[in-house]
Amino acid sequence: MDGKEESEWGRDKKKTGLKIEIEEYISSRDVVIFSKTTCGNCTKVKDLFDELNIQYLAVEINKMDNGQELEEELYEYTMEMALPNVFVKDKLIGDYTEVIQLSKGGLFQKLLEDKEDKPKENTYDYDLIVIGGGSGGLAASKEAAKYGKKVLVLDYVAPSPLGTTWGLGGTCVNVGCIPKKLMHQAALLRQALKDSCKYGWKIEDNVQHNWEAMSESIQNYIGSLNWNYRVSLIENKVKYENGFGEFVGPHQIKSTNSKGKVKFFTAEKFLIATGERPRYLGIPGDKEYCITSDDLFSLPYCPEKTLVVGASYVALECAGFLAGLGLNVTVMVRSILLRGFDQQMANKIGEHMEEHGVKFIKHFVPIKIEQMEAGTPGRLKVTSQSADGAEMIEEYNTVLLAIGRDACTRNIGLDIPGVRINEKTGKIPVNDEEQTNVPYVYAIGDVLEDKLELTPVAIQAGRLLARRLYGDSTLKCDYINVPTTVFTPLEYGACGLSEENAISRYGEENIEVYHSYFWPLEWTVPSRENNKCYAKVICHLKDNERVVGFHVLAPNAGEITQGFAAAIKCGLTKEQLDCTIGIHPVCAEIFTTLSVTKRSGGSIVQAGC
Ligand code: FAD
Ligand code: NA7
Repeated sequence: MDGKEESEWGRDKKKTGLKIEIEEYISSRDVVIFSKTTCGNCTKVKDLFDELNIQYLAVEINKMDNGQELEEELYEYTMEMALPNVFVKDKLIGDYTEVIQLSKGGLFQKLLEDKEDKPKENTYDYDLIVIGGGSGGLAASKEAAKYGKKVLVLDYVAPSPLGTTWGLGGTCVNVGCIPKKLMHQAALLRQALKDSCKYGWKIEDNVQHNWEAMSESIQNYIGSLNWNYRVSLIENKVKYENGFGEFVGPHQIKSTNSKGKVKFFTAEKFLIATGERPRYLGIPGDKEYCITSDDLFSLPYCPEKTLVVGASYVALECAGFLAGLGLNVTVMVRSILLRGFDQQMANKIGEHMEEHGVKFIKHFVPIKIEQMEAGTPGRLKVTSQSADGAEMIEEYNTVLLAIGRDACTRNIGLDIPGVRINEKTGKIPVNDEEQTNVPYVYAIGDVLEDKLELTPVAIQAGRLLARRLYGDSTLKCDYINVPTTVFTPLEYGACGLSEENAISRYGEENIEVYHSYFWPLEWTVPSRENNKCYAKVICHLKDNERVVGFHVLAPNAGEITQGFAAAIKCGLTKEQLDCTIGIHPVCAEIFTTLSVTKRSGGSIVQAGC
């Protein structure tokens, strides 16, 4: 990029920013006046609204740091030469002259009272309205707009009970995958610092971690992603409303913004992509004193001694990186680790975490949380109970609940178009084209019943849906053999069936499990433990030893698993794995040399590299 290109790029970016700023002002109130405190006509218009007792937002351009640039952009936006520029319900009324005209005969009141909630016959405002601007909703809306469709996406984040809120992009970018993986990285760096001494680095004895610095850098990066999402909606000509969407008519939704401003929109088709939010225990003190993953990543102080409640992947990943950062961490497990995942792998993760300082309290659940001392962090007293009634009282600085997530489907008026949900779980059942029981309402992502709750799944389903709806594609989202990784911080990558599921589907006699421990070369010099990393493939004997399950516990298991997932999608067999030449010396080469079957009971312990 030469200097000229760079400055044009910078200017475009700035202009987009100004346009976003203008649109945000316009949509924030019913009446918005772009004005200058020094402009006579502006004062007269504001006086008029005061007399009419109509509330308005005055954006005083001459008082703003970027006032001159904003005025130039406003001119391009409205093509009005003079201030004030008055907007009523998002519509440009004009300047002083037009406002005076309209005020005669009470036209303003009429405009403001105008019920936009009467859908116009046979026409809709949009081809598609997407409720939820997360991974799935944003992907679907941009794809639909590429086909020239008129698309509106609504995104609204209800603050957590502790008041945490965030920007556009949904769970993954703000309070899920992205900050989680970055904190995982922070934890890995501590291990790398320890290892580095054996590689000759001289590290000061008391290397310190600063939570605030980590959190701030991560939040800054997330802020840039929020911004990029906003810009990409503009670039793709998708209309965005920062409002809470709910059905008020079969083809009509109401959008309410954080200031209570209400707007109504109609569409031919709807897409529900509202995701999930963390569940609470429903015990005394949980909402007052506990945090969830919604709060953790932007916590402005170090959580210190932490109790993590829950044992699925969100719980273990958070416990893993908190312990990796050097904090005192306990996980309270109601039953088993990582329900739904391969249990041999789950238990290996548990053992590894325990060896790396995480404490596990098994078969207990909290029954009461009390505050002993307020602070950042404060001190909390946690009373827990076991299945047989035994009680335990312990003190922590922070209690992190990771006990599951509830679909955001119960308060969005789904009964109005008649969309059926699973009453128990709140999840939406759909057919293999992501269509609900109401033909013009679709759903994708975490709200779906019996589907994987993963970002790439939501994105793929959203994109393919838009292509089927508006292009000539017939391709459906394939929910089978989706790879995933648990970052605990030793990573666990998986694709396909767990051993338990393979046995129950094909019968134990019809599967062959090949496995081995291995020692990453990088771990040898710093004398890190051997026989902790583990590889296993599950093959279906009656189908040419096709690989039906792939499991690996290793550094960078996510990177390893992604490639093998492509091979599994192509129908990978054990013979093809054996014929594949490995890359030496990397962890993944173990999959090209697996020779010991579980059935044989042969030793898989490694003595060296
Ligand atoms: P979301 O991304 O949740 O988006 C839904 C959006 O809709 C939200 O912004 C919500 O505020 C908004 N909304 C809700 N109701 C309304 C309404 N009525 N009106 C307007 N807007 C509304 N997945 C991975 O693939 N890899 C990972 O490593 C990973 N890590 C995770 C870690 C954590 C801690 C968590 C919690 C999740 C993680 N996930 C991960 C899962 C991933 O984040 C989700 O699967 C993904 O975000 C789902 O996308 P979605 O579009 O269905 O919903
Ligand atoms: P999951 O996968 O629903 O798991 C919830 C975990 O919390 C699981 O270990 C549960 O134990 C445990 N749990 C549930 N209720 C309680 C109570 N009341 N007390 C103690 N422990 C409890 O939730 P996650 O948050 O990990 O992840 C949800 C999705 O979010 C996931 O699919 C990702 O896509 C993102 P159980 O096994 O039921 O005994």
